[in-house]
Amino acid sequence: MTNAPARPSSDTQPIDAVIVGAGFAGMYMLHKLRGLGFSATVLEAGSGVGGTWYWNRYPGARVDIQSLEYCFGFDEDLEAEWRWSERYAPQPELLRYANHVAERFDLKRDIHFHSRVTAAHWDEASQFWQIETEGGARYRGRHLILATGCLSIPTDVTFPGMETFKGPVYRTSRWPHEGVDFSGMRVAIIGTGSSAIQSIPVIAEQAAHLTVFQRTPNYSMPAHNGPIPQADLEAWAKDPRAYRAASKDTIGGFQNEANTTTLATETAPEEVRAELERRWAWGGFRILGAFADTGIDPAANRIIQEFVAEKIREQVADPAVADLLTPKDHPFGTKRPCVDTGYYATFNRPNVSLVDLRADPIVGFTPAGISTQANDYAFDAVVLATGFDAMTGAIDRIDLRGVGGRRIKDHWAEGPRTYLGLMVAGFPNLFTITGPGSPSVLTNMINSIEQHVEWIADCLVSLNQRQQTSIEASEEAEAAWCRHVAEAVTPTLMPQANSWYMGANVPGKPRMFMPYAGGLNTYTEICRQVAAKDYEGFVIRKGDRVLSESRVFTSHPPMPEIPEKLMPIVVERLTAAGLMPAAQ
Ligand code: N01
Repeated sequence: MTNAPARPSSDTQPIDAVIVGAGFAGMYMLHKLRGLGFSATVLEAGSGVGGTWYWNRYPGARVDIQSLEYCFGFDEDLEAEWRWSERYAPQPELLRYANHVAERFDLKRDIHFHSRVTAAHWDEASQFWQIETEGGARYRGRHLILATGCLSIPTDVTFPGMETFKGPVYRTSRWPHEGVDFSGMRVAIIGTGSSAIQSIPVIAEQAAHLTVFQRTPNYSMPAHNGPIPQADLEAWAKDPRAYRAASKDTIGGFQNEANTTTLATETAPEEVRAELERRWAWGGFRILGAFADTGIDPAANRIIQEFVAEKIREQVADPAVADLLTPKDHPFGTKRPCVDTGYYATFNRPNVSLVDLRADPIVGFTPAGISTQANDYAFDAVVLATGFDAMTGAIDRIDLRGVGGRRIKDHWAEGPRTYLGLMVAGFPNLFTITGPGSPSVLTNMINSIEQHVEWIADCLVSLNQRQQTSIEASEEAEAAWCRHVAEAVTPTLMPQANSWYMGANVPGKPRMFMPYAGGLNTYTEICRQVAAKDYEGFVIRKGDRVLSESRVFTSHPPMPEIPEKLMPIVVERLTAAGLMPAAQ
């Protein structure tokens, strides 16, 4: 371990770990490493902690996993002293929580704000990362830990003539800190993903008129926000450790009553209906886990699609508007579903209108507003809720070079390749928290973050104890992991949607399903086994001397059992993808 000062100022003092990003991942990583005696510095582009909750301040922003589970569990006192005001905390409360954590653990003294990392090069001679920020400050880190977030870089969607528009254009993910007052204004919003679906009902209450420009409708379930359900509160209060452990021991990292055996197609329609109604009434993502076959079998998925379509029709008075709001181009759950408060009912308001961009595309902005092929609209302000360059965007934007000066962008030219979503072959001592190839965005991010941080910390301790200077994923293990990531998702319907999980929302981005769909519980066990086998799949060195070398990845736990009836579909998809030999 080096004896670097806690806060080197723009110098090249060696630091054990340079962490990029002061969201929940970066904050916990810093706390964890400091507690173990490592020197660590966080470089953060923004002026405060909180990551997602620092940047996304749009009206209506709130978490859509219950706050009881979407919070840190690593410190019992922290957990015990914090009380959430609602079932799904709003953004300001989450940001207060992030600041509370930062202050409670005195984190800010090791965080450099306004420090956007632009370059990081692996120096083979010294076995250190050389890191540079936009402001020209330089750092040397034995380890580089990217806690840069999966949804932190907005897509650079622009429209012809946008610069001529006389009013302000806001991006949901770069919302002004002082807020925006839309009172009396004619407002446009472009996009109907989660950010738009949360903000539309709130903006509609304020604006004189809100026009929603929709290209693709999304499925959205009601949050039924309010007080935390008594049963959950009691279960948590009885034994917070057990409650947390139960959350982590799930596919999604939160308690969702996932049913892995009952098939919707083999259940009496009235029972299916009752189950879907029960879950819809509970709210949020609970409906996702209702049956074992809806994520795989198109016929089962259609049952849930029709159920949600009916719910949309119930909420929206105008049948034509309801029809436009009903997704038809992707199976339920294959794009990230949204969780809303009053979204569909908002379209019953006299001051809200919907423009179908499939029928009438945007031609461009004008000084007065937006022109579509058929109409000219006048606006005072425009909101872009057009999404993110997900999972790879923040990493791609760093001039990141590994062994031999190899650029990460070149290594990932055909899609992100990682081992365990944690490390990359040819990039020693580079760790990604919730990186591509890890469960990340398919799960409760905080539980995934805790698992990653703790695994990385254990790894650094192990290296340090043995005076090893570098760890690097082997190419073979990386290839085997990429194959396993593909095996996990291919049986499902998920690759069928043009989702940001697939990189489909960014022109020119390689199409590849980026997160690991095998579940957080399975993934955690895999990572545990890899470490227990003395870091299987990794090459560990002291200087240029190889101390231990493992090139295989054999830690596949048995995949969750798939109901017999679904096996033909699964085999067919795996065979078509070249992941299973064709039957002779
Ligand atoms: O982004 P999105 P988001 N012209 O990519 C449209 C997380 N999140 O910020 O689908 C017109 O989902 C685009 O249309 P289409 C969550 O994981 C979490 O809303 O490409 N429209 C789409 O409708 C979420 O999934 C929370 O046809 C254009 C929209 O913009 C992820 O962040 C809250 C367009 C983008 O939707 C991203 O959500 C918010 C164009 N040129 C977000 N380009 C919570 O935890 C894009 N669109 C609650």
